Amino acid sequence: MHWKEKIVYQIWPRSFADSNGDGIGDLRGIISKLDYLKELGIDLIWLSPVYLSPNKDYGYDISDYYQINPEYGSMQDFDEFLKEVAARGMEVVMDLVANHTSDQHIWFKKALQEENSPYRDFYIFKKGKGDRPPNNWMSFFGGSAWTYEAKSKSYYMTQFTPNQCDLNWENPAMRQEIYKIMTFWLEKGVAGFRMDVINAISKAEGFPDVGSNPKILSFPGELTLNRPKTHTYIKEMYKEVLEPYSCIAIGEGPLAKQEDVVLYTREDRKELQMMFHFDLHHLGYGVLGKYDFRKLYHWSIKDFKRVLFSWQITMEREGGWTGNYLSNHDQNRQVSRFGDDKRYWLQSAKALALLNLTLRGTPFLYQGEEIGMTDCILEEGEWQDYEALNAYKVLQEMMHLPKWLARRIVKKVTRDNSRTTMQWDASENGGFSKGIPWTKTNPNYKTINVANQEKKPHSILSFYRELISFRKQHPDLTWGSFEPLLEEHPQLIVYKRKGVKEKYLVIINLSSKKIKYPQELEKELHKQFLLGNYEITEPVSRCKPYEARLYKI
Ligand code: TEU
Ligand code: CA
Repeated sequence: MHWKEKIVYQIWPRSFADSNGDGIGDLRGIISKLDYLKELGIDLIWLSPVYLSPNKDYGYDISDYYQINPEYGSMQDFDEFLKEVAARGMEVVMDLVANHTSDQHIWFKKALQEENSPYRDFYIFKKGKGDRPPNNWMSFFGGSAWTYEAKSKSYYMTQFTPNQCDLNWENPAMRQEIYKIMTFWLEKGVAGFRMDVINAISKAEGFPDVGSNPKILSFPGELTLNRPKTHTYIKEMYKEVLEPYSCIAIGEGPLAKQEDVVLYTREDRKELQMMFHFDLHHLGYGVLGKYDFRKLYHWSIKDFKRVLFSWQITMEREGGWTGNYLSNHDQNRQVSRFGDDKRYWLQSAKALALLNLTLRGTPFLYQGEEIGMTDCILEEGEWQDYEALNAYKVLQEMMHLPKWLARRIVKKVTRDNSRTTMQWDASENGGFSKGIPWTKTNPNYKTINVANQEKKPHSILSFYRELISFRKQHPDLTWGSFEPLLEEHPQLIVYKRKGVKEKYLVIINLSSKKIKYPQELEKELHKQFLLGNYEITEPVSRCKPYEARLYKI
């Protein structure tokens, strides 16, 4: 099977399955669920970080790339996990977090100890300007992108939490260390990597201020993202590691534009094989993505369609390739974000499934979406994610919002909401753990859970199984061309997929409105109906809330 045809499932280990009752998901827990994943039709598991980490950013701050976080198990458990995955004909990609390490990493500790240490140059240390940091760059999570070190009176770059220290990709010795790490895991038998913020590894030479006022913190944007040298480094990585190991390389990076993704993923460029984009998730997020939360995600179907269609069309025309996802551990649950998790939970979860599994690109699922898990809205005091806690401060202190508004915003956007524990059954804690879970379990686990949906032919889970198996039997859905229809329609998302053998039509009502299908579709509605989220009854031309249909035409 070609890697582009694979169905990928993201496991965020902390919340997936706890085998020993300490309240934290772990590798043995994952092993116990592999049959479930196999039955779902998964080919590739993307495992969010399981390396040693002080967990300031839940594993995305790595203190040792060669060790498994004991909370998740041992290296033996990991090897067994790989073996069990392989035994079921699946594969694993690890998360490669190579833009930064934890400040607890031995390289960083040595860099702090000794100004002359060669490890100093593994990171980005700079002198400040007077009593200000070296420049006005803002970090992704708000506040300055620089952290002060009193001993040497200098700053080091931290683009995410202040405990995640940006690596200096200019340093060839550092790059070799990253390739060594990659090789270590590839030798163990992992199939490749999901590369965390890989588009941020190169920073503008000279580290210039952004904008005209050096006193105002601003997001550096193109000064740290998708730079020409990012491609140079990835090409080197390709030669050194990716190519010799025929590695699956999935790029992640905020604010990668269509033209960037084409450059990262077009095959002849010899860089990555696919990339995620954030444009759907940034709808209603404010311009810069992160720091104008005040729009509270307000989005319209037309905007959604514009973004979706334009990515599909450009990737096809320019030879780029995306990993398609509607949620992950950084974003809200899709049925809450783009569907209606109250009145039309079942229908809208299925509609979004049908969407993601009929697009051009490689589909990614995030644990729990296959049963329609919803955002679990956590209250102040329950938030654990650094981004949320920091945003709460930044919104009040820097943006001068009143507390109630800051609270309302964080409550809606915090990543904690999609990191609650997996809902396996109706027993305590949703069957996730026999102990006290490290975070909340959504109280709706009593009805929304795997066991409840396993044997029901009309459940969301069954629909996912059907869709996945259909997609895998019909590679035209992966490779075929994308043709948008009814672009101006306010509720419907309609497109054709045309492959060498087969042609398909997808019609999705992304609203709770009942509508009559436009005349252009009348003829098509009598073609061969394949899959949908309602029983089709006469008259076929009436469309129900969140109705989604797949036809062969
Ligand atoms: O995410 C990169 C990223 O862009 C996020 O900061 C994203 O914008 C934000 O989470 C949306 O709320 C990756 C990881 O997926 C994320 O979990 C890490 O926190 C981040 O990198 C730093 O490693
Ligand atoms: Ca555990």
